[in-house]
Amino acid sequence: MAECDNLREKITQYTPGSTQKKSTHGYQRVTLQLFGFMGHGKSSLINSCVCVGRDEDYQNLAGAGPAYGTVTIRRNEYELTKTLVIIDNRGFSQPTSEPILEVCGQLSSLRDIGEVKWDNILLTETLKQFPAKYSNRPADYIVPVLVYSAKVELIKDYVRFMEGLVTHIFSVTGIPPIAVVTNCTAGNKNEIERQLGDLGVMHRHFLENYTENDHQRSEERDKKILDFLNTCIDEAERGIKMSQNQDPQARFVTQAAEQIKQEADILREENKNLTTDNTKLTTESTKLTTEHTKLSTENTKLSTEVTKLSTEITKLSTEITKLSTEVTKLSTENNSLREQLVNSGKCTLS
Ligand SMILES: Nc1nc2c(ncn2[C@@H]2O[C@H](COP(=O)(O)OP(=O)(O)OP(=O)(O)O)[C@@H](O)[C@H]2O)c(=O)[nH]1
Ligand SMILES: [Mg+2]
Repeated sequence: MAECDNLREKITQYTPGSTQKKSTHGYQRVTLQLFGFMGHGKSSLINSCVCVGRDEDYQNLAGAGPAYGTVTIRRNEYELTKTLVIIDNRGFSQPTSEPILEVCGQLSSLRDIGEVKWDNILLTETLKQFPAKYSNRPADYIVPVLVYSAKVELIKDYVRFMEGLVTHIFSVTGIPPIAVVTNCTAGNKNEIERQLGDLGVMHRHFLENYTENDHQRSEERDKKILDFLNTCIDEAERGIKMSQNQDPQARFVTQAAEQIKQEADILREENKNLTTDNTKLTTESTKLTTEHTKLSTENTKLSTEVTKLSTEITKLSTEITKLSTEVTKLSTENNSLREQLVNSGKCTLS
């Protein structure tokens, strides 16, 4: 118990930069920014950190869902202490580049607390936030925290996505994300541990969250949560130390410039692809128009031929009618002549 108490004490007493000699860093809070796929246990991790960090009864403060699926769609802050804050997030649904850059925007203080959207590159939002945050930057040192459930196998597509995620986060914040693997008693723990290590994720915490159905506190589980929070504090201190010769305002500008560059690069690439598609479609369209003109000329020719033929047919059919009337007439005349001959006895019927 003493070990948990000591760890908790370190958390409750913590203020940013408290381990540094210099106190000119300008950060007033450390915020742990969670992110990860939907249903992997982000909100449950917040509930666990709040009850263990404050040593209170479990409550579903962050609105953890009853089962897997999208529940949280907003970023909300939860105070562990006045100087240590944890922020929930919307879960990723697709392993694409949009959510990666959105997370980087959040980590660069270029997004407000509130509703999160993943489906577009929000360069206009970044450009809107930049001047506002430049003159009124939140004095937060942000630590990226990746939440992954051991229940879900890290398949190829996810690994590629995670590579992009970790690389971008590193280039924006200067630190790799801290991983929390939830549901650690399910799935292939060793394989996920190896894969995260290969991705350059140095800190990997495997734990079982406290949940609605399972919140009987135990020292062992408490300690894992407290260890994770202490790693976050240590990483924040390491990051603050690394950036101590850099003015936080200058760091914000560097991060914002990197964010704007990355978002603009993707939009430029999308634009290039659209232009290529557009050129292809125009070529196809020209081809189709030429084909159409050809077919339409052929069609006019054929239609003239058909009209000619049909006039011929009408003529022929009139001729045939005439001829058949003649034939009928001749056959009637023939019959009457034969009758006359028979009647006159000049001829007998054969
Ligand atoms: N057994 C077990 N269940 C967990 C754990 N973490 C979360 N769960 C369960 O998984 C489900 C989803 O958990 P949430 O915390 O809502 O997941 P989330 O990442 O916040 O989900 P979104 O808000 O939809 O992105 C809930 O039913 C939790 O009870 C864990 O470590 N172990
Ligand atoms: Mg949630």
